[in-house]
This record gives sequence, C-alpha cells and structure tokens, in this order.
Amino acid sequence: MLKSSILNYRVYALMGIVGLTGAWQSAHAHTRLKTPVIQENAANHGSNYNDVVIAHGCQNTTDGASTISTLGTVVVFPDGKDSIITTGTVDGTAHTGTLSDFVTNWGSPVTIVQDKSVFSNQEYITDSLGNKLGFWSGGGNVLKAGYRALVPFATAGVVIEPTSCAKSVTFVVSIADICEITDASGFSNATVQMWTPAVGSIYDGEGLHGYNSPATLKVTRSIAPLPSSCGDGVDVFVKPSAAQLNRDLRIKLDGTQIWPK
Ligand SMILES: [Cu+2]
Repeated sequence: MLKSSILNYRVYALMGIVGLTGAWQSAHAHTRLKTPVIQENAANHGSNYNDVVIAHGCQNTTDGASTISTLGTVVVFPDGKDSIITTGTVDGTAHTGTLSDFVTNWGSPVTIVQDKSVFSNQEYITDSLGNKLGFWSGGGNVLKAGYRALVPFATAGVVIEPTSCAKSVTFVVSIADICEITDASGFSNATVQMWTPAVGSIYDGEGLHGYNSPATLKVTRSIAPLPSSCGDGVDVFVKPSAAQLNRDLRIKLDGTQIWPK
C-alpha cells in the first residue's frame, strides 16, 4: 500500500515535470521571422524572401494553453523616420543622427508575396507617401490552434552606408497575431499575441505573453568593408516609435479600421 502510493506520487511528480517542460517549450516558440539574419543586398530590385512564422494561437483562461485559433496577423517595420536608433545593443547607446547614417536606402522595405493558403486577405500598410512599411493578412480560414503558419513576404535589399561603422543593422519588427477583434482595452492573452517592442504604444502588452519580445531582422554588412578607423565596428538597432505603432499597427479593410476596434 505504502509502496504503491509512493509509486503513484512519483508518477505524478514525473507527469508534473513533463507537463512543465511541454508548457515551457510552447511558451518559448514565439512568432518570429523564418530567416532572422540576412546579408546586405545591393542588387537592382534585390529582395530576400522570408516568412512570418506564427508559432501558436492565443491562451484560454482555464489552463493557459494556446488553444485559441488565430484570425490574422499584422506586421510592421520601423519607418526609419522617427525611429529609435541605438548602437551596441537594442537598449544601448542612443544615436542622435538619422537612420541614413547607417543605411542608404531604407524607404519601402516590404513586398507582399501573394498567398491565400492560410488567410484570404492581404493588404499593405503604407505611410502617407505610399512607402510599404508592413502588411496584414487575415480572414477566410482561421489558423487552427496547434498548427503553425508561414506568411510569406519579401524585404527590399538593404545597403549599409559604406562610410559608417555599422557591422550590422537590426530592424525590430512589430507583429500582432489576432484571435479576437477587440479594442485596445480588450487586449489579453486570449484575444491577441503581441510581439512588439515596449516603446510606450498601445501595443506594449505589459504583463501579457510575448511582452517586449519582438521579432527582428538583422542585416549583416557584406558589401563595403568596414573603414579601418572603425575597429571592430558597431551593431545598430532600429525600433519603431510609439507614434508609428499607434498609427501603423492596425488592420484597415477598404479604408475602414477593423482592428483594433
Ligand atoms: Cu510564445
């Protein structure tokens, strides 16, 4: 009797450990770019093909498992105009100049790859000049909880300023995977997964899954050699401003904003 209850206890303890390990793994499979590191690309019409990998749906409030299906995704790159630029690390030394100190051709970084295999609608997110800063894809089928999705897109060739000391430039990408259409006050682990930098926008999601854990695209220097005066060179990081995210990270369908409500 005693032995069997000890055995039972051990089985339960083991199940607990296995269960925790499973939860830990799924909690750490966040939405990311399939290819997070690319080289400079100076070719005319140069582009790099990539995918947003939606790794899991939203979490139910009963046991916190990711059992809620995803309706769509929104992806926005920093516009490079009022962006937050740092060197060293993503929270490193603030750069007081502009992005053009490090990148010669940032303007319209994203091209949609037409594909309706996951969601039926795709639309660009543009600035007032028509620059394509991101896109959303949603509607039609849902992405079933427990499945993953690859949402394809291309990035324009990025050329690092040859005279700069940048050895890499990392663009912090902001992504929202939407499970239920709400207003910003309705954001929760059950309604949305936000992979955004915490820059003070309505999409910070403090305390929510994925808080301050955005996807990134790192472009490594590969064309012009570092000037010898640069030593080892610097890593550069580019985050969107809160103002940009509040303006651009949304879904508009035929001119009408449908998310957030
Ligand atoms: Cu996750």
